[in-house]
Amino acid sequence: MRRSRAILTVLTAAAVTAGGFLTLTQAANAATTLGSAAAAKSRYFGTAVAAYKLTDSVYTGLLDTQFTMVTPENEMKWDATEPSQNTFSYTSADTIVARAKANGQRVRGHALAWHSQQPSWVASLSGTALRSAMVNHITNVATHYKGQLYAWDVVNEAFSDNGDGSRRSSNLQATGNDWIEVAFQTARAADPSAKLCYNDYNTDGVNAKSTAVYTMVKDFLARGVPIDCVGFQSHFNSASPLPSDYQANLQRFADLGVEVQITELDIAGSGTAQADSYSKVVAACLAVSKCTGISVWGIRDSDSWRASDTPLLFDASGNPKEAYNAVITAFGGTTTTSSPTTSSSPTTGTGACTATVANNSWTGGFVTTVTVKAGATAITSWKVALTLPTGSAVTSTWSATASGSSGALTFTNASYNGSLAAGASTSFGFQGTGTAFSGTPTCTVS
Ligand code: G2I
Repeated sequence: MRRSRAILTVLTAAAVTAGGFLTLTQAANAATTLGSAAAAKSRYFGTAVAAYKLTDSVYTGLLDTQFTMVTPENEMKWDATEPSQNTFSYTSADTIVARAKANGQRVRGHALAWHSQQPSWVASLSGTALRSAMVNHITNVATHYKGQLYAWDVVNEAFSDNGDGSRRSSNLQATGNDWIEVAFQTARAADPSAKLCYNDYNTDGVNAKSTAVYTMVKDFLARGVPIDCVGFQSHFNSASPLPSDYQANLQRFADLGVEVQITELDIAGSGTAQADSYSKVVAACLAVSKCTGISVWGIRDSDSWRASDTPLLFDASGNPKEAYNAVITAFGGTTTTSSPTTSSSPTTGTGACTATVANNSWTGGFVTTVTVKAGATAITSWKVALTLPTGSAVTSTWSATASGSSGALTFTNASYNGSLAAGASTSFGFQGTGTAFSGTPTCTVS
């Protein structure tokens, strides 16, 4: 593996020299953003998004170019989506979802059941009335977004920090210990295509709290309670630093068979120390094959829920920080900031590409992930053609544009993932109803 990568590097350099015009900057363009660097390693790179900031052009400029996954920061929480009982309000969350879809970004829903940010009417409920209200909430919200989300944080922060592995005491916990599995079963029934995650903080290393979550996930899998993923929030500061057994902890959950995701990453600090911690988080995710992506909890330091800790990848003006470069480098991308050459090199875009598919199917539906790989020459665009089985239809596509929804389809690269260095790859995906395509698609460059 190492040897073939070294050979590819040599080939890239040779192609550049032979072409005469193509610069290294251009050859490496495929991986100059957080999203494209992560995609080259088949991972997503996401951020929390606040609907009220979508009129800020610095914010949206970074959002649209750097990120491939979006988590509404507050807009899908219970207080936002059901402000009075059985009256639902989706305007802000819908804005985020529609915008993400238009930009080829996927969405993580956050969060269906949580002890915090509950609407005030919930406070007067307990017992079966509260349990029914929770079920009704999950059914309505998950149905509203059915087929549109990559994943849901179904239950958030349900374990205590007592060090004894106990559940957090809350009004939801008081309805009975089975509230978590009921939440997952309800979410699956409402939206069978979203991956269903349990999400928590202080579970990033091996400790009593993470072991309690681990035991719950293992039990759910053994008893057939639907759970697909575990989210590790990864809010780090000096009191709660990146643990040395972070990767080992992600791996033990992955070994249970669930996907792991880093869901709310932020690291207090600055300069090289902060950058090093960010690199280690990326390296840990890359070392765990079931770690499918990383989301940071905000774009600029000033967007953070703890802005004074300057914990994010862009400063308050939107300039990339040292930690930003460290993340791109850790993904194997390049952080060159010189602008791409406009020369029309004869080697540009003339290379070949290949495409392969991986499917996640269930009765009546599927998610297909397509990996597009450039041949021995850099490419600047690609098109993937495949024919869906009769009766199947695509319901949503990310990181590419589909020509239609059924039959013979072509998928054209998005603006940010058409350029691939020699041997580099990117991925896009689509979700659909019916049976998945399972052959080898045709990949062409133009
Ligand atoms: O606390 C950090 C995160 C921990 N994990 C779960 C996440 O959902 C949580 O996010 C934060 C948001 O970043 C904050 O923006 O959750 C907070 C609430 O628990 C959010 O703060 C709230 C403020 O407390 C409210 O006063 C405000 O109205 O944001 C609301 C909307 O701006």
